[in-house]
Amino acid sequence: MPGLTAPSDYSKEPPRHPSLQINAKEPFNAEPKRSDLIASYVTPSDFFYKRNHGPIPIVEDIDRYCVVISGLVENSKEFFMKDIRKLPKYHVTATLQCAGNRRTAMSKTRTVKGVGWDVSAIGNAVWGGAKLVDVLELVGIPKLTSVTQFGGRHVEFVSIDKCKEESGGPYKASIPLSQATNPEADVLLAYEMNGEPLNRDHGYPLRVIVPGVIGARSVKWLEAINIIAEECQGFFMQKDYKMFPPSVNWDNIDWSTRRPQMDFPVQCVICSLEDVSTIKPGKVKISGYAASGGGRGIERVDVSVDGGKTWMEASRHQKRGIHYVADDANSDKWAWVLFEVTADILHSTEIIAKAVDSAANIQPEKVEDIWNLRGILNTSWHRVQVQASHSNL
Ligand SMILES: Nc1nc2c(c(=O)[nH]1)N[C@H]1C(S)=C(S)[C@@H](COP(=O)(O)O)O[C@H]1N2
Ligand SMILES: [Mo]
Repeated sequence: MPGLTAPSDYSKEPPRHPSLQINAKEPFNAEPKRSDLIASYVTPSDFFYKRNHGPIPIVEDIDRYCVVISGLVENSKEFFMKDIRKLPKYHVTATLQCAGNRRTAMSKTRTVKGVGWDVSAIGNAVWGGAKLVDVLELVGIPKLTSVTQFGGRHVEFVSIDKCKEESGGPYKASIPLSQATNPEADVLLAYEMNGEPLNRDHGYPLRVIVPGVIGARSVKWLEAINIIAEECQGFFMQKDYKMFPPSVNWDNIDWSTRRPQMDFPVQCVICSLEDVSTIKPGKVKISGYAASGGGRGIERVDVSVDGGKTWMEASRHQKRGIHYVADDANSDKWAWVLFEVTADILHSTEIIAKAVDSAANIQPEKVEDIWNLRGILNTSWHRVQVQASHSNL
């Protein structure tokens, strides 16, 4: 591809913040510390989790870089960065969450296959770029189209990175055309993250952002967009990122029985405490994040400091000075909500958090009930243990 190349080894990786917890070195997979994650509503790109499946691509000549749109459209077309930048620019605050977030905890009940993640494979950023709907209009696909006149029903995003799972081929994924052409779905071709050009780890020069959907569909280092009849047949759509029941194992799995996971379910996590923390008896601040997929807001976050016998409601906020109301026009619908509650804790105990989204969906109590062999979507009640100690800390 002119302008953008994909190395086959890891000798040209970008610099990364030293405080990240590295879960795998090659490909580079890392997440911030819990306390760094909730230090701000918008996650600085340095502290934003990095989830890669191959070496990070390199831009050799930004002026020659272009994205080709082809497939079941009347005319294929190339888009250079200057063409993308000419389109109306949107800023969308959206939370990206890897489907593997909290996998390590799921693995503790029964081993699962995949990179281990604590609770920080999630981040909230302000993405700047063109709306995919505006780009597709330029190849003759009108807004709110579910099928093109040539039978196109899906939009496939193809990258350039060399992934082992694709036998050295690029990462790819697709979304339905109806979502891609819905202006309210806010699907972006983003070139900015938090007001700055994307950095290499996060998809420079151009990536897709599919708000409300598991991170796997937000393809980085975009090289081509194909309008296709069936959903993308790539590994990460067909042989990964699907939700199976606990009875399915590696001997009886039939990948074709399940659809690729898209929206993520309601989730919440305590980030002010580690799995096991020692505290001084007295007032303890409990804070963390809550998020739901599909643009659903967070209706409530319940916290228990007695192992689930009694519950109190945490306060929620997105922006300082603006009261958060789920699904209100002033709230960021694709973004997480931070929560906080202060409790009197005098003895060692288990603290639990669980959220309710605007459709009244709740988190499952036990991880065992949602265990799946790939360890995705661990949204079980988040539990941490605190040990009360009167000695000087
Ligand atoms: N080209 C490409 N796009 C990709 C990936 C990848 O490995 N290659 N990983 C996906 C996954 S699984 C996730 S969770 C997000 C992570 O985005 P981030 O690294 O910017 O946080 O990117 C997605 N897009
Ligand atoms: Mo992911």
